[in-house]
Amino acid sequence: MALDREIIEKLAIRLDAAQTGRAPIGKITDDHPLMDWADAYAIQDSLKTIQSARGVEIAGLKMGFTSRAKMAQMGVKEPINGFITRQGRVPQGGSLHRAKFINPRIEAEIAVVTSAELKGPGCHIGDVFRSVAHVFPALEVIDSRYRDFAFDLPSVIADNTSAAGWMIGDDGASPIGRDLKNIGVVMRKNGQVVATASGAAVLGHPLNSVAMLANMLARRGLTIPAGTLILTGGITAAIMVDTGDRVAIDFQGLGTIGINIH
Ligand code: OOG
Ligand code: MG
Repeated sequence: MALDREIIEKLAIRLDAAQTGRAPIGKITDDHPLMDWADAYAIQDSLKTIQSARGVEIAGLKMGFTSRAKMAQMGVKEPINGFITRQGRVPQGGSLHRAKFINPRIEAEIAVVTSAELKGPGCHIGDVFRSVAHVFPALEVIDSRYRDFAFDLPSVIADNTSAAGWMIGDDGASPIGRDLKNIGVVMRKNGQVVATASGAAVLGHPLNSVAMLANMLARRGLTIPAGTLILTGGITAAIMVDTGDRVAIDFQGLGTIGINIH
């Protein structure tokens, strides 16, 4: 680690203020170029502590940058992880209030809920198949607290991987007997197709993302408890949205979810 505790907490406070005040900041590596991944996750943890103290509840975990489309869009090369909150939940059929965000974007994702603990290192997709009870069609709302989404990996990890909101479909499906890598995904904005992909876009198979999450958490001495909701990462590039837009996403065999921006 390159940063001391006091600086880590100060940076978490700065990111939290940027989020609550919808006032974007410059990326933190501009001021702290030596900051490493351990510092970045420590800032994210500190942000979680600050938000929890305010009554924000943790709803689950997320992976980011698990598809080539997302990595290419943001110019990064490695997956990252963060947390999602109860307050960020948009119920199926619900809408998003544009004014609550700086620069919202929507991502099509596949979500899972685990039924047994998952532990790395060495967690493999076979372990995940045995430990995932349900898969859900999902979307994530991301919103960088950095001006114009201009960040690098340590900065975006510190900013809880741009997490800002999420929706899952009301009906989950068992992953057993379902070819998740060949699930076709079609994303529409205002009726026009804006992106298409299949489940394999996420690390070859969306459940590989869950195995990778368990292995990443193991490096920090953490596991994925039973009953955890996990967003496996954007399947396509994220779509910019504004007031009046509607985004609908079809997940072959899993259903359709949609969100209105007002
Ligand atoms: C970071 C969030 C990445 C995903 O699904 O790839 C992410 C960002 O793009 O701002 O959530
Ligand atoms: Mg995402």
